[in-house]
Amino acid sequence: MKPSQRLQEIEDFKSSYIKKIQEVSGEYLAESSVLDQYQALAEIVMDKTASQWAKTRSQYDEVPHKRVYLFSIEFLIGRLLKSYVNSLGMEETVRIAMAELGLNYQTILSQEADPGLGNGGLGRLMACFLESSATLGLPFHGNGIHYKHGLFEQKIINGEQVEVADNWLRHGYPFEIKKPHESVVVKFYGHLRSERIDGVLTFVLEDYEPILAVPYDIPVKGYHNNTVNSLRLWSAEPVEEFDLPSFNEGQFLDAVRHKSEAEAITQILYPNDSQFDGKQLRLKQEYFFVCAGLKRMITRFKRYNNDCLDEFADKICIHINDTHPALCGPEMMRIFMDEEGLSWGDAWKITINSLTFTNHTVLPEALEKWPADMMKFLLPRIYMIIEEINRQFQEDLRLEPGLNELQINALSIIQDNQVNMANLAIICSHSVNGVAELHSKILKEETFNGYYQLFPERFHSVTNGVTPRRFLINNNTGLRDLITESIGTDWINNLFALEKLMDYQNDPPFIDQFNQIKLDNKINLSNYIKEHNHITINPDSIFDIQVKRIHEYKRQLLNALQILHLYNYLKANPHIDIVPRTFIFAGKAAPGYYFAKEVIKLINYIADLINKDNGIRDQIKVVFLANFNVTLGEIIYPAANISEQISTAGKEASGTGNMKFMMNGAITLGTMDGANIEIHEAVGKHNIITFGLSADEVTHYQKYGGYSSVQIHENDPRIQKIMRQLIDGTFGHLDNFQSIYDALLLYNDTYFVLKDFDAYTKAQDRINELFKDQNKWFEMSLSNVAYSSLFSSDRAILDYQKNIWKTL
Ligand code: NBG
Repeated sequence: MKPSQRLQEIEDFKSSYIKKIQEVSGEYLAESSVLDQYQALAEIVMDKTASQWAKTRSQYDEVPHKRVYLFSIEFLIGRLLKSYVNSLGMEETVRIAMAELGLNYQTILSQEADPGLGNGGLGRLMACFLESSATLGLPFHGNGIHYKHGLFEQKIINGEQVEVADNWLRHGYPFEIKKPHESVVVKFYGHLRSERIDGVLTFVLEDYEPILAVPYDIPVKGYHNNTVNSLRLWSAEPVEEFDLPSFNEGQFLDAVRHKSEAEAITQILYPNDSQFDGKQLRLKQEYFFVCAGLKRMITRFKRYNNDCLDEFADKICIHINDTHPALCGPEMMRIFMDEEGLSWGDAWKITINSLTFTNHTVLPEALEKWPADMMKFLLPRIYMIIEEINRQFQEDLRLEPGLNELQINALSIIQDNQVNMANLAIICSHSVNGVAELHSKILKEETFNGYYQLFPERFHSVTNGVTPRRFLINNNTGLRDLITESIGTDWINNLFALEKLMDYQNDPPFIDQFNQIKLDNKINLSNYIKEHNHITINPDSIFDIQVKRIHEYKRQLLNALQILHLYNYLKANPHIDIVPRTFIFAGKAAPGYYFAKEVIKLINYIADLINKDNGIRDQIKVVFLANFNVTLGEIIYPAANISEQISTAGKEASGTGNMKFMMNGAITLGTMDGANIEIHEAVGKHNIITFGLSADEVTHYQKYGGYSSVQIHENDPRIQKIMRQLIDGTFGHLDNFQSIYDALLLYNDTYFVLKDFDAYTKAQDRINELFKDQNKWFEMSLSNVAYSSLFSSDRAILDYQKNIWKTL
C-alpha cells in the first residue's frame, strides 16, 4: 500500500470510529468510557466481517464442497477483537489511528471478556481448528453450547484456589448474532407411543418436556482472506416465556420456575477436568446441542438438495469431538427414521458414512459412561435406538469367527447397566483417531484394542496443532517482525518456510535481536507478575514455566517437589551459585478435585517459603499466577525459556501447550509422552531435554507390578527430606500435606512422581549447564521456532481433510 493510501485509510478509520463512538454511547470521544471505545471498535470490525460472512455463505452454496460440522462441548475461543482486526488486515491502521486519537489500544483490547467456554486443551484445540479452517478457506463450522457462565474465575486466597462464577456476558458480547428464527425444539423425558403409519412401525414421543434451543452465531474470520465461517452456540430457553395462566392466578413462582429450569441447561460449563462428572444436567447438555445442531443442519441440507438425503454423506461430515457429542449417532438415526421416513438400513448407511470421531484421553475416569436408566428416562427414543444399534452390532459379531460371548460383551455399548459413550461413538463412526502418534498407538493396542481388531481400517492418527496466528503472529509481534525481516512473508501462509531461519544461526545481529525480543517478553511478564503477585522477578533468570490444568497425571507435584529439593540444596550450600531461575505455574483445578487443589496450595506455600528467604540470594523465585486462561497464556508463552511437559508417560494424549511454547522459542523439558515425542523428532535430540520412564515402562509396572515408592524413598535422602517437610510443620503447624504424602508413599505413587524424581533433577541440572552457554541456548531456541511448522493447526486440518473427512 502506498503511504498516501495508508494515510487516507487512517483518516477514514478515525472519522468512522469517532462517529461509531457517538452511535454506541451518545457521547463525544472525549467523554466516552474505555468500554464505549471497545464497543465501537468491536462494531466496526463486526460490520466489516459481516459482509464477508454473507458472501462466504453464498459462495459455499454455489460450489458444493463437502462441509464439515464439528460438534464439541467446548470451544475456548479466547478474546477475539485483536484477531478480527489483524485478520482484516487493519492492524497498523488501527494502531496508528488509536495513537493519533490519544487512546490506549491495549487498554481498549483488555475490555473484552475472555469467554471461558472450555476447560483446557480440548476446547482450545477446537478454536484453533476453526481459525485454521477459515484461513485455509474451507467450509467448516462449529456447533457447541452457549454457556451463560464459562469456566470459573480462579482466585488464590491464602494460597488456596477459590472459585468465582465467570460472567463473560456481563457487558453483552458484541461478536455474536442471535438467530431466534432458527430455533429448534428439543424434547426431553416423555413416553413413547408406537403406531403403524402406512404399514411402517413409527414411534411418537408424548408428554415430553420441550426446551427451545436458540442459536447464537459467532463469525470465524480467516487470516487475510475473505472467508468467514461460523461457530454456532446453542442457548436453552423456555418454549413459552411465561406460564401466563399460573401467573394470572398469582402463582408467580410457578410461572418463572419453568423458565429457570429450562435455562439451567446452558447455565454452566462443567469444570470436569478429565474426571467424568455424571450429572443428569450434563447428559441433557449433550443431547441438547447435538439435537439442535443436527436438526438445523439437516433442514438446511434438504433445502439445498431438493428434499433428498441420498447425497448427505458425500456432502456432509459430522465430527464428534471426544465422547460428549456421541449421541449424534442415535439422534441422526431418530431424525432419519422418525422424521424423514427412512428405513433402518438407509438411515444407518448415511449415519455411519457421515460420522467421524476423535478421542482425546485414555484416562479411564474420563471416559464417559451414563446410567442406562437415566438415559432411558431422559431420552426414551434415543435409548431405544442405542439398544437396537447394540443388538444389531452384537448379532454381526456373532457371525465373526473366533469371537466368544465374553469378547462380544466387552465390545457392547451397554455394559453393567451403563451406556459406554466411547463404544457408541466408535460403532457409529467410520473413522476413529487419536491426537498424537503415541496416543493413537495406545488406542489401538490398549484402550480400543477390541475394535481395532475388528475394524483396523477405521483407526487413524492426527497429531494436534495450534494456530500460529494467535500464538505467534498476533501475539509475539517482536519475533514475528524479526522473522519477516529475515526470511520474507512466505512463512505466514506456509509455516514450513520457517526452516529458513536456521540460516541465521551464526548471524550476530539476528542473534542479538532474537535474544532482545525474548528479554522484552520476559520483562513484560515480569511486569504482570509484579502487578498481580507483588513479586519482583529477575528478567535474566531462566523462566521455567508449567501452565495447564492442574491434574495428578500432569505432575505439577514433581515440579514442586523438585523446587523444594533445590531450595534445600541451596540452604545447605549457601555459597553455591546457580543460574537464577523463576519457576512459574498457572492452571485451574476442578472444584471437586481435592488432590489437585492441595497441589496448588503446596506450590503457593513453597513459593512463600522461598520468596521470603533472603538466605538464598534471590537465586530462585516461585510464582503461581491466578486464573489461567487464553489471554494469560498469550503473555506467558512468548516469555518462556523452559516449557515443562512432564506428564507420566502414556497419560497425556497430546498436549498443545508444548506447541505454543515451542513456536515462541522455549525449550521443552519433557517426558516421552504425547506430542513431546514428535517435537523431539522435529527439533532433534539436542534441542529438547527429555527424561523419565517411557510409556512402555509405565504400562509394564501397571500390569505386572515391580514399582515400590517406599523403596525409592528409603534409598534417597533428598526424597526423605522433602517428604518429611510435607508433614513436619515446615509450612506452618496447622498446614501439612498428609494427603500428598500418603498418595506418594502409602498408595505407591500412582503417577510415578518419586520414580522419575532423580531423572528429573538431573535434567534440571543439564538445563543449568546449557543456559550458561548463551550461544548454545540461542541455537536450541531458534531450532524450536524453525521446526515448529508441523505443529500448526493448518497442517492438522489438512491431515484431517486428507485422511479422515476425505474432503481433499
Ligand atoms: C485433552 C488431552 C490433551 C490434548 C487435548 C486436545 C481432554 C479430554 N483431553 O492431552 O488431555 O492435548 O485433549 O487433544 O480434555
